[in-house]
Amino acid sequence: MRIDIVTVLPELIRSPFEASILKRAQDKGLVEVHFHDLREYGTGKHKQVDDYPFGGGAGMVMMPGPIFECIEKLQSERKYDEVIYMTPDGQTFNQRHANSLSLVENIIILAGHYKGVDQRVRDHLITLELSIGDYVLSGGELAAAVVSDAIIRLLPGVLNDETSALTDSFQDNLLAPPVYTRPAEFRGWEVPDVLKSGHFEKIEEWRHEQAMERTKERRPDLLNDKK
Ligand code: 6GU
Repeated sequence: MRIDIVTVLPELIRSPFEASILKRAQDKGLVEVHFHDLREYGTGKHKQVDDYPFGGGAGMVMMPGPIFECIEKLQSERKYDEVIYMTPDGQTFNQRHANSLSLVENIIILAGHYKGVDQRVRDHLITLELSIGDYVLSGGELAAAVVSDAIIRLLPGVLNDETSALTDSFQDNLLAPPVYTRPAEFRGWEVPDVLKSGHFEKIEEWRHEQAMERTKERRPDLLNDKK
């Protein structure tokens, strides 16, 4: 898979890809992540990428020219499955989006900044608009990193234990059950007996019950959210 991230602030988004699982995924050749600095496509001596909004109002708007140039250059080099725009008014990103995006070959992620991008970019270039929740960030970069992480960890071979993504919270619309490690007793608090029983079926049954209970308690909305 290949992810191309288009942004006016590449320095804001590089570091999450330079450590741990995301780094290892790239080192193993399972994903390529490329960053494109929109300013390189800016106009004039100052490499301008934004301008005042028509009709007035606060804040600047990202101009269509540099964005079209950058993204059309990429599209002339390979076919992209989605051109995603990160914006607080997009669809709320969830595990379903992550699962389906992990199956495609190439995506572009455009990180919005200032008051957003000229509507013509959204109308004629973007195929999917995503938000990461109902709060406002100063730009789409951190959101692009969040979406990329959620996708990349699902690619075959990225996680050490191949089954571990399958037991994530949300993967079956249930929150994950509690987990314990050694010591079996800590400050008088005991690990549940069933987990030490070695009885695989009973353990699985207990985990499912716990997952159900946790979900009912914390996220009842997930239980009637049909997938
Ligand atoms: Cl994608 N962008 C910004 N600026 N804020 C957000 C967001 C995106 N998702 C949630 N808040």
